[in-house]
Amino acid sequence: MIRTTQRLAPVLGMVLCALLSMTAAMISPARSGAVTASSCVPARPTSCTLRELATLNGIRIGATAEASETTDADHAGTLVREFDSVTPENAMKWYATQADPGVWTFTDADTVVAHAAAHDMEVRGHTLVWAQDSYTPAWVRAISDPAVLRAAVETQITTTMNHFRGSVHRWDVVNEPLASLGTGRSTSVFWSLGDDWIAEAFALAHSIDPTAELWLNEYGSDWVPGKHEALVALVRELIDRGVPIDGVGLQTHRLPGDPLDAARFTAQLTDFTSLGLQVAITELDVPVSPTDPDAFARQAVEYGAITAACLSVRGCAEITIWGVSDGSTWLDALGVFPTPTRPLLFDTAFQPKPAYEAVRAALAAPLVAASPVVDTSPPTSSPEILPITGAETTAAATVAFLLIGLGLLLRRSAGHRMRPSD
Ligand code: 9MR
Repeated sequence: MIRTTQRLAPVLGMVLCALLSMTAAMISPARSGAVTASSCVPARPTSCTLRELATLNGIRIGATAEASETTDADHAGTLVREFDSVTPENAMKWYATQADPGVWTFTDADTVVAHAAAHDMEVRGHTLVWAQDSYTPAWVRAISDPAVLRAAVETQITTTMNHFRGSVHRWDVVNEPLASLGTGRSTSVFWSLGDDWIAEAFALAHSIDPTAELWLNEYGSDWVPGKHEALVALVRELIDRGVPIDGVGLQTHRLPGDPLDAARFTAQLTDFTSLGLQVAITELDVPVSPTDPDAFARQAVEYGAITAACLSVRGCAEITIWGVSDGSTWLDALGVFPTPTRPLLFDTAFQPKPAYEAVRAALAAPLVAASPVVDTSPPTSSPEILPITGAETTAAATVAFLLIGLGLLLRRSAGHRMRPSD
């Protein structure tokens, strides 16, 4: 079902878009005499936001937010205009929500979630358990009794999911269980719980909110030979054991000067959808050299190729960018790459970069290819609208209404879990 709906999504999206434009033209501008400037015509990508195009493709496009960024007019404005999903960059992490045992702090995460709800955005819950010791609170790392540690994990998952029940429908249950630059396990304290701790975490999360999508999130599988295979093996084992996993998030933090092998990346995405799961690009950023005069052009190619790769794989449900503007990227504070790393879609003044245009063009491409509609209007023209009858208005409104409903249904089912058991 999901494969069919995803395949149809661009076609339906295009029809929906055409009907919406037509309806907008027929109903309200009939009075004003011009099509509103907000009409998205994929054949003319500059008329569309990323958010509009992603919706028409049946995927989500996301970015991060900290609580403080929801009151920053530039960040918040760009976020809600261009993206329909938000990942709280840090506010839901264990060290942020329960830095000390039994002391819970959800204020910042609540702020991000409320901002998303106010702007009809989805939230990617990130993350319930992060299997890297450096991001695990000291009091958790200090627990030596496995029974006590297991109880602490259960409390963290249960309390966090219950707190956000109804407003967060998608969780990175486990983040980064594999070794940073290798193919084995991470050195996390959580592996001391035994081989089953990931399966147990997913089973618990499913029991708390059976309607939530449950994801495993990992990084570096696009960098390190063998890490992708190790991730596939881990996921396959979870599936074979009936673990309720819905998707695999590939963080896709790209490295400067490491051009994407698009065919290999696409095959990697497909490896997970072939297992019956969804896949998503969950933390995309593409740092560039501060001294490369062609940096932004190269970066645009990378962003375009990654976007196209996701769109080419049925079951690739989301592309989330790890930040909005180059002014607030985590990479500049990392101390690893020469700064400024400028890895995002908007510059420090929140102006769209060539990478933004590349993502927009890549999102528009399948819609245009799927559409029999050819838009020939010049970019700035305001076509005259002929007077229409009341019956025509009603008919157009009815058809548009039905298609909107159909489009929403398709989008919902395209985002539906792909558990093998379903
Ligand atoms: O971008 C995040 C940065 O602000 C934090 O300091 C850091 C530690 O919490 O985490 C960064 O986000 C990470 C994400 O949660 C998991 N994948 C790797 C990301 C970059 O480290």
